[in-house]
Amino acid sequence: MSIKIYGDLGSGSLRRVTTAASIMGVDIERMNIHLFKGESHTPGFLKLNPHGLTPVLQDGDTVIWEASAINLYLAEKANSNLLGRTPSERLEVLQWMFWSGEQWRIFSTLLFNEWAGEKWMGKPRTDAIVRLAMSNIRNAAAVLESRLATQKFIVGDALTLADIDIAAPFSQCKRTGAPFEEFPNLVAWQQRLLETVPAWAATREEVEKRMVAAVSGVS
Ligand SMILES: N[C@@H](CCC(=O)N[C@@H](CS)C(=O)NCC(=O)O)C(=O)O
Repeated sequence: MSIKIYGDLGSGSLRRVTTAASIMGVDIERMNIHLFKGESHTPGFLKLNPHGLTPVLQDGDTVIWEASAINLYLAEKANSNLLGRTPSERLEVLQWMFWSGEQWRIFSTLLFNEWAGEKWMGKPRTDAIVRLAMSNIRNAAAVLESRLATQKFIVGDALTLADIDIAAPFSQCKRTGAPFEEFPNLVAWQQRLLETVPAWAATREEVEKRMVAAVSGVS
């Protein structure tokens, strides 16, 4: 039975899963969910994830939502080094993954929602939200910037799930306007991932193609 992954190709959260699955060589069946048509809020989808959010994994009777949890499940299954190569690396990978969810990606998500609200609902961006998000992104990016001055990757000397989680906000930075370009080491790390991780470059193409079509109203 195949592992189904539900999501929209324009989603940076789906990208974390499709990238990791591709690197690990795990076969997945992609189940397309059109987020701009509200397909993650149908009664059928809400049975999979009551939050109406994607991506979602379905592997037989196992259903998992939250991209990081999905990636941990896939990496355990594949016994992958993306989880870290030693017990202490593994804890460090988890530390950065939790940090990424609570202190990092959330602020780019706020900016994305402000952009999308303006684009599709004609709702002007709320200055206070934009200011809050930008200042939190700058504070967190400063920490990443100093770490990446001496490290090629977030943990150890190879790509892990921590890099994938922390790199995700770059997926929508053209839309969010997140101030990443103020942090040269962060930009260089992102460029390194694009150049050395083919799956990260391929999924960027997918996101861009889908977002261009969504914005121009083609799909
Ligand atoms: N923390 C979640 C975030 C999931 C999320 O925000 N997904 C977005 C797409 S990137 C979504 O499905 N949005 C649908 C909606 O808000 O209706 C994860 O990491 O999986």
